[in-house]
Amino acid sequence: MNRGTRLLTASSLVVASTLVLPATPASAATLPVGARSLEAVSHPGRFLRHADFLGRLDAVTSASSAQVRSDATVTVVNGLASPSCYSLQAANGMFLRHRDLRVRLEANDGTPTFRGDATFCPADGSVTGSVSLVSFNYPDRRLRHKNFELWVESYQDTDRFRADSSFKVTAPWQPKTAKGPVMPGLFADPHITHLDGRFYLYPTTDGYASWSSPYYKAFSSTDLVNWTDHGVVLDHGPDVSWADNSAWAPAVVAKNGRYYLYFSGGAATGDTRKHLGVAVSDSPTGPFRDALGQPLVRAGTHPGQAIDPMVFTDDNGQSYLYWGNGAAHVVPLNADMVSFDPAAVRTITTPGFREASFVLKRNGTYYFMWSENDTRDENYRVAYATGPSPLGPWTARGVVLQKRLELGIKGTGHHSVVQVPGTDTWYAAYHRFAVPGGNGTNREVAVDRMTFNADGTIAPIVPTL
Ligand code: FUB
Repeated sequence: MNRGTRLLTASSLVVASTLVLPATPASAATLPVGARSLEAVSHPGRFLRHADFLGRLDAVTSASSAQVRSDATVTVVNGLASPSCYSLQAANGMFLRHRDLRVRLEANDGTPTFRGDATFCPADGSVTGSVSLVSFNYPDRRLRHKNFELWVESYQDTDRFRADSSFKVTAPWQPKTAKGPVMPGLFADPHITHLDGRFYLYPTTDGYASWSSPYYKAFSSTDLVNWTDHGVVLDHGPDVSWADNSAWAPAVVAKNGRYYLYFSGGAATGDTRKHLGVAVSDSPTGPFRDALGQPLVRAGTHPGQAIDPMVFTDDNGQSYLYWGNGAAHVVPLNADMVSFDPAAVRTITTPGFREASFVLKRNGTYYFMWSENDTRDENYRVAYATGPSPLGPWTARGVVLQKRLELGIKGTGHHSVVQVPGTDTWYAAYHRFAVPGGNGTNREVAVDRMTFNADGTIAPIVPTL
């Protein structure tokens, strides 16, 4: 988002530029997400960093080079292997992981081994306000420094080991600039909406091989800049009997005093097809519960994949369910929001449609929007059509959001749009390859302004860092 388009002033974006800010204490069982530095308890002034792709413990001061300060700054994100643990991502997009017990900086290859080796679970450190990082794959081993190198070693009940495996989480050495995603971490397919006076974002959790994440988180904000993480709101494992993985592209709508979360998922049976389901909650932050105990749209009942749901509610209160990959479908939902007349399903034909339907209405015109190409392709992008009703007919209007290579922005798609209530101000949330170093399964969420031309067409959405 451009500074000029943010709802808050630019000063609200500025995060600590030096270590003079009070250190952010790590609680007993959590780490603060976002840009951080980790200072060794047993060597104050020395920080966890990487050099030549190996984890080290080095002295860092305000006189250190920009490179050293950057290498001593990590983005703490939700764990690649577990949402209750954490992963540490460097500025180049790679993650700190252990291999052969040595801590290294490597690109996420999406394998369960990598994700586990790059995930650390927090435990109390040796002194108040410090944290110890336990290997997800080897719960008896903790990250420690030895001769200023970082290793994972079996826990030893000694003062020396406890101190050498404890870190204080401080403000980042590398000042945060306006660059970066809306939310720290790897997320995709953002569904943005406004509920009960707050903006909400419901994304796919990314960083998983074959997009296999099993859970959804919710985030909320009053300014589209600062987001509160509300944690996991639906987990296919315990919460959905017919789905285990592929928690993709949620969409949330308020109706009947409740909140409905439409989602897609697959079962761990070897059948890779996805079904589309609906969950319900009394709160936008969940917990959501599977409303039907079975899919709302089963794979194979209509052409294309049963994924990427979206619900649009017209001014007369009628809600419509849109979904599809390879073919787009729409059907009026019954008043219960969890059923429809199968005979009323219509297929939408717009040129280039791949997936990620989204519908909005402005000044009496309906806008049907979608993503083109493959999400692993840097040419993944958003196009749209306009029409006189939620069911069309649709007139294609072209591409409105695409890559911006001069900024390293690729794969801009699977968007959603929110209107600031009471205004004609609109924002598009979308994902892109994480900058830098991301790809089609390591994506991040951005938000940029969406404006309309005088004739009602949508002006190109300019992706910004
Ligand atoms: O995130 C998984 C899938 O990738 C989504 O369902 C598609 O829209 C694509 O973004």
